[in-house]
Amino acid sequence: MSPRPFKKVLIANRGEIALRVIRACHELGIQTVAVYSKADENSLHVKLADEAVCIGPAPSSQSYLSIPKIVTAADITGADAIHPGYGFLSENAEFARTCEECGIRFIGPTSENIQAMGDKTRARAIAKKAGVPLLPGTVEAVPDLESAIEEANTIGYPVILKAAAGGGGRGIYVVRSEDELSANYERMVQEAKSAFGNGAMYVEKFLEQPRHVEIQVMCDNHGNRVHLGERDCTVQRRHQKLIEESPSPVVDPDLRKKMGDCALKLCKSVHYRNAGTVEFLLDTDGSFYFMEMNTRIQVEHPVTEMVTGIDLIKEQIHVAAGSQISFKQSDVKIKTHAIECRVNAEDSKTFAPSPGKINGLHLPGGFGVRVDSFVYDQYFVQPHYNSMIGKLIVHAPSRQEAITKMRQALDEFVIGGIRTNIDFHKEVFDHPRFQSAEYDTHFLEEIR
Ligand code: MV4
Repeated sequence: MSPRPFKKVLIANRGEIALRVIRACHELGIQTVAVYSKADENSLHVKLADEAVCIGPAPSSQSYLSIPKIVTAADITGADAIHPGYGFLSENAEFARTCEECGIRFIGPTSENIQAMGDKTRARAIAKKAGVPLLPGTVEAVPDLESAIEEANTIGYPVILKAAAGGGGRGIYVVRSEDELSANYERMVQEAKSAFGNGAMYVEKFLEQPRHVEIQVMCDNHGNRVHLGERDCTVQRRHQKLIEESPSPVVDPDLRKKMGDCALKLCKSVHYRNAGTVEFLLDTDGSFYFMEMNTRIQVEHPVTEMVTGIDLIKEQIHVAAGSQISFKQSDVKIKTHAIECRVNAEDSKTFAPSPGKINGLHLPGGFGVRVDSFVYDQYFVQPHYNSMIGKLIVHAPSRQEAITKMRQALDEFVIGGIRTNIDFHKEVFDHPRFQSAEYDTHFLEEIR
């Protein structure tokens, strides 16, 4: 690996991920440029970066989502690369392409990779061709209600309709009978049209009790591809992940190898580059099925970092600069356990957002405790962006010890002035079903 892959990197993001990337850059001797909206003037990413450029008012549509503003900021500061973080423009193929056309390296996959995986029917077709297991269903979008009914009859109810342009739990509808399908089809198509500008829907067999297990991959420009094991993200509420862990308590080395091999076959077939995540549904009998591929670094990447000892952001930067991956598949040994809680500024009971001024802050600490956050005492949590204010990650020799450590860390965590979901996390960690790992994606609805 070259000692300094880039001279200057612009971070096209805010919050904890902006700090995470700035820190990695500084450790590599790379200068950093922050971009910020008017609402983020007092944010830590602005203070921690070497330079900062204001790119517009609070609404993300006029700041963090503006391709011309961000590319202009990179141009005037002389940045030679952009890290997009997650969310915002991270999976925008046009942004990746514009960066490359302007001579700015996009630290992530190619725009072709992003485009291929962003269309969920195309991703499904690619996975099928690559020999990655899929749930029974259509590869093409269904053209109308009649064909949707025909397909659903072939697959057998229950089925799930998914918007081709959706993803991450947006634009999905579980359908349990032909009557239900007929009654709701037009509305589903209209909703997909207005949400994504594309009404195309495909049909899949609906798994009743799956776990969400995803494989982290890293690929370079030299044909090297490695997977870094799995993350179990089954604890979700309304498709918002709340707790993630690695390894999955239900994945053994044999299944890990099978899922990892499938994820890498998919990457090979599209000449994938940089970091990515292949999401699978894992059924109760150990069968797994491709769901989608996320072409970005994810919120939950730290649990993988803790159990593998690999800094994924530094690896992304090196690979984007043309270096080979710094480790081999045989170097990835998963023997310990890491768990992450997403700490949100929201009510523990109602999950309603709770922006406002933090008054009194104490972060937990100690051996094996990591806090990736951007807040400080008296910081004003903005209503304009998502409510995640930090991530609490623990690392221990076993799952049981990680749970004990997390419970202690949650007890130490004090955030005054606003409501947070810390008490909610304590409830989950105290739950016998969480402790025994006997749950599926419906766990939170079942216990609250
Ligand atoms: C599914 C599924 C079961 N069967 N697909 C949710 C997020 C998005 N990536 C796709 N998701 C799912 N797709 C099939 N064929 C279950 C989910 C799912 C889910 C579905 C309904 C209610 C809550 C859920 C939580 C996680 C995953």
